[in-house]
Amino acid sequence: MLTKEETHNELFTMGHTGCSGCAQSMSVKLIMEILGKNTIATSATGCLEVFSTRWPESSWKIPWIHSLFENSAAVASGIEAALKYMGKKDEITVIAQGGDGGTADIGLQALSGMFERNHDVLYICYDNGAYMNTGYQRSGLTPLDAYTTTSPSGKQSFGNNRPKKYMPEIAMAHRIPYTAVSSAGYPMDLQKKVKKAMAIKGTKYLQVDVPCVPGWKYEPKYSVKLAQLAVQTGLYPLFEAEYDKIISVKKISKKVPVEEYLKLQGRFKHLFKDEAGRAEIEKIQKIADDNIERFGLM
Ligand SMILES: Cc1ncc(C[n+]2csc(CCOP(=O)(O)OP(=O)(O)O)c2C)c(N)n1
Repeated sequence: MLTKEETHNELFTMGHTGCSGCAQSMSVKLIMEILGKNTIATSATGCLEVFSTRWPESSWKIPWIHSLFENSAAVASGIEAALKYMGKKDEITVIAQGGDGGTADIGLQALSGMFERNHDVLYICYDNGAYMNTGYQRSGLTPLDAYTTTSPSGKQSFGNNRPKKYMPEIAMAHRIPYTAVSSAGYPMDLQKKVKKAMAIKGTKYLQVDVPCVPGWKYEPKYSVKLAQLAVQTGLYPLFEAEYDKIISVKKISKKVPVEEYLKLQGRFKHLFKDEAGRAEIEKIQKIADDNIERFGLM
C-alpha cells in the first residue's frame, strides 16, 4: 500500500468517484506513472471526465482540459500545434483521451483528421464497450450479443446484433506511426506500450480494454480476471503495429473457451438460458477463433 506522501506524488490521484473495481481508473494511474508530469491531456466527456474532475476538485496533477464528446483529438491537435509554434513540443507529451463512444463513434471524424495530419499526440481510447457514463447505451465497440439499454436482450433479440467495430485497424488504415492494443489485465504490457509510444514522433493510437462493473454487470473483484480472460479467449487480441504492419502480438499460452469469460458477466446471462443462446455462444467462439488465426495468437 502507498504511503500518504507517495499518493500525493501521483499524477492521477485520490478523491475521484470511479466505481469500485473501475478498470479505467486503474489504467489511467498506470499510464500517468509512465507519462510523467510534462504531459498535457485532453479528455472527452465520459466516465473519466465525470469521475475525475468534480469541480472544484480534480484528480489530475497535470494540465488537463475537458473537450466536447466529439473533439478530444481536435483539441489535442491544437495544443500540439501551439507547443510546436512556441518551440516546446520536444519537452511536453500531449495525450488525447476518450471512451469507446467518444473515440469510435462521435469523435471518429476529429480523430481521423488528427491521424491524417500526423500530429505528435498519443490518443488513448478506454474501451469499456458502451456509453457507460450516460447509462449503458450501445456503442460501435459493444461486442456481439451484449445486453445494453439500447440493445436489450429479450424475445426479439440476443442483445447487440452487430460485430464490434475494429477500431485499431481503422487507425492502422491511416498509416500512423504506432497503433497498440493493451488491457487493464496486463499492467506491464500497458506501461511498456505507453513508454514506446512516448518515444515515437507523430500520431500514436492506444486502445485499452477496461472492464466496467455496472455496465458489464459483474462483481468488482473480477475486473482484472475479466480483462485477462478477454485476452486468453482470443476475444481481445493485444498487439502493436507500425504503420499498417503488425509487429508484435501477445501470444496465448492456453486457449480459454469463451463461456469462461461470458458467464461472469450479467450482460451475457441471456445466452445461458437455452439452445438458441448456445448457438450464439458458438458464434462468439468463432469470433475468438478467427482472431487467434488472423493475429497468429497461438
Ligand atoms: C454530441 C453529444 N452527444 C451526446 C452527449 C451525451 N454524452 C455524454 S457522455 C456520453 C457517453 C460517453 O460514452 P463513452 O465515450 O463510451 O465513455 P464512457 O462513459 O463509457 O467512459 C454521452 C452519450 C454529449 N455530451 N454530446
